[in-house]
Amino acid sequence: MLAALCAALVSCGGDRASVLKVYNWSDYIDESVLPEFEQWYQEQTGEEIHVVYQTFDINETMLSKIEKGREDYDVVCPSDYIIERMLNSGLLQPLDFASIPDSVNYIALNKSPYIQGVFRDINPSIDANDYSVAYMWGTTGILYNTEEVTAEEASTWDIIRNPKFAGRVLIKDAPRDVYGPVLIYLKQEELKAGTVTLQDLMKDSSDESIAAVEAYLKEVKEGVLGWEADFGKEQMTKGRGVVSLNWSGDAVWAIDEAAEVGVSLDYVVPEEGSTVWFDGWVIPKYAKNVKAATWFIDFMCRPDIAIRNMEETGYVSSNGSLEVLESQIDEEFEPQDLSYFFPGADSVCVNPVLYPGREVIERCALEHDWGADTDKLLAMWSRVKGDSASSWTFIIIAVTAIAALAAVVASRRKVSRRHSHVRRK
Ligand code: SPD
Repeated sequence: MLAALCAALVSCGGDRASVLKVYNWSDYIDESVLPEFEQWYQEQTGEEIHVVYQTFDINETMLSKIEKGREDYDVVCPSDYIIERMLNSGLLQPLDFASIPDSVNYIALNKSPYIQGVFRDINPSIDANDYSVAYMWGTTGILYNTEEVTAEEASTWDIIRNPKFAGRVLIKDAPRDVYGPVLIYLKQEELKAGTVTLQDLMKDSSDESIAAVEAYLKEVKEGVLGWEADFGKEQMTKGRGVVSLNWSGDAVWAIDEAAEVGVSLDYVVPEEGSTVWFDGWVIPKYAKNVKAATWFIDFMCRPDIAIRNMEETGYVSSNGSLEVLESQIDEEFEPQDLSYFFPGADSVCVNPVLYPGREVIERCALEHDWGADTDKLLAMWSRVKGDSASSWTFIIIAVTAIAALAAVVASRRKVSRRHSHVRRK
């Protein structure tokens, strides 16, 4: 309601300086932190702010709104390869936290050296750390129902086309996040032989590789229950799906929810390798409230806020503070070495789906922007998904046409019976 009022206020030329437009993934925040930000911002700056919060399901929708639509979002949350693309197209403003007092500069206070390093790798020519602050991160893997699927079956990407699970497989409707793992699977012999690296594959937009992934996905499609942006995790908790190519955060959420209703799920990053991804806050070129956007990004890095967002969504904050680590300690899990993320934490009991061990991270790679070749991927994606849509569309049209024809024939018969009845009289 408030968001609608604010949107109306802005569109009528109201005071844009008191509105902050945030565009984030759906199911990716504890929304109760938003009014708290409004209050905190007023305490810190003495100024009023109203957050207008909107969500998207996939990176490409968000990018198109900014790239083509030039929408004036103040702060958005793209993934790594989209940050790279936005940097290359001059769509981002450099971040400047100098005006935020040290005592509340949560970005400086809670930086993870690991995340800083990864963000430097996002774009070889521009340091993404100057334009973005990591929000959540995770891996892409297989979420599976342990009563129907063995750990061995789930340890390979081949599971998504295993006929045993036909009709019960869910695939993320996110072309890059599916392309990467499938290509890794298809090139496993070359990877083992060392003739290609995971990083090479993340940049491979050749026609040959796209065609190979397309052929594979057309096989997979036969057994797909749904191409989903967000509903997959619920389908898994209800036992409708048994295999889901998914992100680790959705997996954590689903595993917890499913346990409440007696459904047992687990998550694994297949042996062949996968992608590790990072979503980060950025301020786009067309933003109108850079000041509030800057404070908002800072607020999201406050440890207690980061913890609440993690608990609500299942995803892992990029915040490397001791407070966040302590909030995740759970003796139910085996100790593992997380010193790559939390310096000094070489034996901590933390959920390995949330924080994967070093050996998992080592078999994962960061996706990279393909520039103009992205169109080739999107075209392939709609061919894969579109084929099934068109066969279903054909069936629906055919059934409707037959039903309409039958109705016409039946009504003609009725009319002619009436006429012959009248003539007989
Ligand atoms: N429901 C929000 C999910 C956001 C996950 N981002 C993953 C991006 C992978 N490229």
